[in-house]
Amino acid sequence: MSAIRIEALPDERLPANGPGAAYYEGRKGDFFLSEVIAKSGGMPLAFKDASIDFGKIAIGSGKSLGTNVYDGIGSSGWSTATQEGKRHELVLLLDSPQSLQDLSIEMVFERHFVAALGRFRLSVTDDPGEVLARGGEISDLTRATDDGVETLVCEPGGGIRGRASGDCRAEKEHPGLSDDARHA
Ligand SMILES: [Ca+2]
Repeated sequence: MSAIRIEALPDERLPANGPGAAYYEGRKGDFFLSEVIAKSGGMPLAFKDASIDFGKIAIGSGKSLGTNVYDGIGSSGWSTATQEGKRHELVLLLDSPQSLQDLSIEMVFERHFVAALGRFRLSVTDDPGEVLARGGEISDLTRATDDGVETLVCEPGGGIRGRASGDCRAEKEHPGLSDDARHA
């Protein structure tokens, strides 16, 4: 595994069609991803770079950068404010290739109000190149390997508060996104 992609996906069940769950404070449908903590076999994975296809923060003067999600600072993060109802992505490059074994990914959404992603998809690749986020196109990540791309899709669910929760399922896709995923 050389990179992890997090897609923020719209959904009509979310405020302003998502992708975030913010509703009573802040911008409706917004999210604020503060930190991503990935572990393999219980060991934390280091990132060397990150890219996004879009970033804008609704509240405060901070910049919405991909690298904000691994700087250890809760008040910095990635958000796609003003793009409610649209899909966007963040791609994290690992410092060095890692085994997929026992991969765990924790996402922290640190605001004083609900700011979790309401629907998202996680993908990984073993592409040795510099995999970058791309807006609205099939990413390099989906080419992946002959074994396809392992993705985890999370649907809006109850009890979202601070951290994403809901109905998550693992999917195995063959290279190239399915129609459903492409239009998501
Ligand atoms: Ca941060």
